[in-house]
Amino acid sequence: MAAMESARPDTHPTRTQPALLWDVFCRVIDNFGDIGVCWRLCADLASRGHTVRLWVDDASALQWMAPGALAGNWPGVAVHSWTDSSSAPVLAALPPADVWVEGFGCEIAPEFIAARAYSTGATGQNNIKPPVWINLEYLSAETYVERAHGLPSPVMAGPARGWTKHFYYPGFNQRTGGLLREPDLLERQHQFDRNTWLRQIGVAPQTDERLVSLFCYEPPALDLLLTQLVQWPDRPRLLVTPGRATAAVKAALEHKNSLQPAWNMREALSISYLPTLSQRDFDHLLWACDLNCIRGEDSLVRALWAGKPLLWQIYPQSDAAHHEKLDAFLDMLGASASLRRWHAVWNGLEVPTATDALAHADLENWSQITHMARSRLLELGDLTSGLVDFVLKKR
Ligand code: TRH
Repeated sequence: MAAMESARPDTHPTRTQPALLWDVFCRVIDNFGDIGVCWRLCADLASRGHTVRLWVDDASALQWMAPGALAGNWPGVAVHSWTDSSSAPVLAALPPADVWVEGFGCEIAPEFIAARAYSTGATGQNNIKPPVWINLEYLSAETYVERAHGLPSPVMAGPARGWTKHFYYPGFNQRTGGLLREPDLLERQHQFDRNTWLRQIGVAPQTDERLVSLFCYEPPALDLLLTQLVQWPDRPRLLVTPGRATAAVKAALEHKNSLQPAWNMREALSISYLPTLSQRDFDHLLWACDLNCIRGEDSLVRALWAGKPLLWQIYPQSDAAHHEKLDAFLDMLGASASLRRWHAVWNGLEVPTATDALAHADLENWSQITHMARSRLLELGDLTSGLVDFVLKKR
């Protein structure tokens, strides 16, 4: 990658701040975003010298996202089952944490709260200091985030009555909690050797090939993307992530082949189906590609850090609230007309037409846009540093 850029320096507990004990709570709704973000936060805190207990109701994705974590081989992070967070013997032996982080409004088990609230100190007196209690929210570029970020939410009932939770919103400017960005991210990018890494995942690097990563749900315009890719002058290769993206591509190919068997006859488009990658390797995938199709939230942030052209499939909400969220993101990004149009079509908000091309000129334009947004975002403090500062002020 290019010469090392600078980003705002990150704090480290061993230098300037105390190391804290954190309980992070995560309930997996669907897909991988909840555990993906919670895990990244846990790993980032641990790398800065903090100790973290992650309480999660479905840890299965960690097997591939963070190899070794479930076996207890991740320094500074212990993964606990959600059911243990209401188990009396477990709670009786648990040293009290300095911070509780509720991921995305998942509710901490009442038994866990009660165990802390009714515990007694070494003197036998109930003078327990409450933890700093954070509700970590979803990422959005909408303006309500700036208003809600950091707001207190008093606990009105139950054993923790009188304690206060605080909302912590990730975001894209300094009036929000910022984005997760590990202190060594730029250095890792700088050291990254694309060809070596591609060989490691079984893709032979070719100088005349353009790589496109695909991590998506079922984009309505997948057929359009495939049609456009076969028309690229240099040979495109689609690197498809497992699960929904692979299923969507296979269904689209079946459909295309049945309607127009010659559409990829000259094999202008190559397709590689990938295995699940660790979060670190998922970053590498995005750094290696010339266009990144990503989805949800965490992979969007990682695609921004990759600084390559991106096409985002937003997580759909039943009340269509994601339309405004997508617009706000494109505004933040400074998206051009072609980037906006492709996002509208990719997310099914507008119907594709025969004139929806995806030319190299578009990719160059998208590349500049992501690059500039990345530079602006690197000027902000990262989420973990901001969260630690916030917690220390509230203690
Ligand atoms: O999986 P997602 O669609 O998650 C979604 C969204 O976050 C959505 O907003 C949320 O409400 C919903 O979950 C419940 O996309 P996201 O957020 O990008 O998370 C994917 C995670 O999986 C991310 O941390 C990257 C990781 N990942 C890997 O580590 N390896 C892989 O091979 C792949 C494909 C993903």
